[in-house]
Amino acid sequence: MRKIGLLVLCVSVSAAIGCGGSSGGGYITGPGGGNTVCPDNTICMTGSTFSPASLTVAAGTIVSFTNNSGVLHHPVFDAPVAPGVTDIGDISSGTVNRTFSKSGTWNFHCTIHAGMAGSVTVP
Ligand SMILES: [Cu+2]
Repeated sequence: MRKIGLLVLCVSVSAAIGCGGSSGGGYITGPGGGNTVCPDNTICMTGSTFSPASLTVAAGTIVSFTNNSGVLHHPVFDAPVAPGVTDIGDISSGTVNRTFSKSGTWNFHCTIHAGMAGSVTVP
């Protein structure tokens, strides 16, 4: 029952913030300038934003932080930090994974770009 509730919540949150039913991701600008979809359970970095800026995942989910923007970012988590989740730090390209096991809304921001912030919520 609890799983079904979470699924319903995730789908409705997805619809509200546009993270997409089948994708779960936001839209990012691809190398050719066209929009591509950020994969499931992934926060993609654009030039100066996280997309999606907020992501809701079930406890124990591995969340990928992907930077294909060509711009250096430095995401760090704000206190209180989710147990076992360490800062991403400098990421010029590629993907870093973090596992979110505890319920809460876990905020993070990029130390390089003012206003570049996001969160992962575990219901
Ligand atoms: Cu940044």
